[in-house]
Amino acid sequence: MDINYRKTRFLKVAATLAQCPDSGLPEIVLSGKSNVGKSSLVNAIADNRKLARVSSNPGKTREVIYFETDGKLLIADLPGYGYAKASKEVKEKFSKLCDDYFRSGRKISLVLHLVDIRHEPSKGDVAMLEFLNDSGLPYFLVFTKCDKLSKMQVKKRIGEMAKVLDFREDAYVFAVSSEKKDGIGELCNAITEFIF
Ligand SMILES: Nc1nc2c(ncn2[C@@H]2O[C@H](COP(=O)(O)OP(=O)(O)OP(=O)(O)O)[C@@H](O)[C@H]2O)c(=O)[nH]1
Ligand SMILES: [Mg+2]
Repeated sequence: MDINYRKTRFLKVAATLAQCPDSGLPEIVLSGKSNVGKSSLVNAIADNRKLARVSSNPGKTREVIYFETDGKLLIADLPGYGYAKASKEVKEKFSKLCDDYFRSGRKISLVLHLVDIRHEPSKGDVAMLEFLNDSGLPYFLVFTKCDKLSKMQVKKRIGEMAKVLDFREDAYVFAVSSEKKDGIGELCNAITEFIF
């Protein structure tokens, strides 16, 4: 099947699980630490900088934002976790929404778990990988902001990450830059191939 990722449009915002749409379309969920580049990745996939709200202030995405691609896919942009400056109450609300989301029994076709190539994985990242491995949910591990390092450094970092993050040797691993659009085409092709 062919999917035109440029035909990605905003669908709706959900602040609670009850508001999450039940479209019957295969769903891709973007997860990862606040500020890792989830919303930027949606924009890069869609080739539309104005679609998802991006901010250098972490904690921008506070609800689940849904996008629909070419009438064939649903993309869920989850709120990021681990934003240190958020109040305890706000933090608990975010992480509860993330937690509940994955435990709700919603049919999730693929998780894109994002990790910043430059930073040490956080406790949240390690826990998320453990959860993904245990749950049997299919996932791609996507290293973001690769434009900030050389190709050699990116390769080296991925090797180092493998010592901290428990990903299998045969796991799907991608290195992308939403800024420069590096690796985005490959990621989209892999998503299409994986889902259809
Ligand atoms: N250099 C570079 N910067 C990036 C890239 N992707 C995202 N950024 C920057 O990282 C910051 C955070 O990006 P967002 O896409 O808003 O991150 P997010 O994961 O959606 O953050 P929350 O909504 O807070 O969870 C912004 O300043 C982006 O411009 C990239 O590929 N390269
Ligand atoms: Mg965001």
